[in-house]
Amino acid sequence: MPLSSDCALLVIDAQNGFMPGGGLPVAQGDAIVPVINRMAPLFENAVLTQDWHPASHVSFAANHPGRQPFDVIELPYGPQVLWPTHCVQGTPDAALHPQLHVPQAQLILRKGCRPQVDSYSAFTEADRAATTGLAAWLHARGIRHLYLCGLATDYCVAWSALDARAAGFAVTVVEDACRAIDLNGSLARAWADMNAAGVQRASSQSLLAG
Ligand code: VGL
Ligand code: ZN
Repeated sequence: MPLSSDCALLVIDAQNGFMPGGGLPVAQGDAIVPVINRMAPLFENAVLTQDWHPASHVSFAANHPGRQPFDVIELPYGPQVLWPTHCVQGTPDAALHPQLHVPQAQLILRKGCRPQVDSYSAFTEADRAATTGLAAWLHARGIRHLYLCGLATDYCVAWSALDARAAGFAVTVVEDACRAIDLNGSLARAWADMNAAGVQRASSQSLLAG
């Protein structure tokens, strides 16, 4: 049964860079692709995101001499985890997984493009000031309920889910269509924050069963 036309699937960062062999691999990241492909036909509306960094990006440990990946530094907008170089604009690492099949997607939104500001969220950059325009784009199309999936549960999926709630959307995270990085308890923290914000969880099976 297709979902109502005020629902949209939001596929977060299903990119080579977060798959095994990528720049910032997430364990079993590639397992989400067939799950997303199975549930995508339930949705009339879909948006994909891509983490899309310049090589000089402030979130890359390689751009901070003496620092290692997963160190945390203070930036003007707050703490920033330093990541291995990933999803550099125009590289194969930044491309969507080649088997991802969501042909009805109307928008591919690229984020994290500004050299000095990270953006885990598809809605608001890490400085919490700049918006990507996604909330307005969805509101303009009458979307009220977002189903989130992708990588990583505890970073880009969670931050997007929280911002989507703040923007007034109903939000469901499809748990088996996500995988986590889980750095220093980040997955448990992300779920605590999402639960407190009224984010629902579902399985792809429950959606497919209607
Ligand atoms: C992500 C860390 C850095 C994500 C992106 O997609 O969750 N995590 N950049
Ligand atoms: Zn990134």
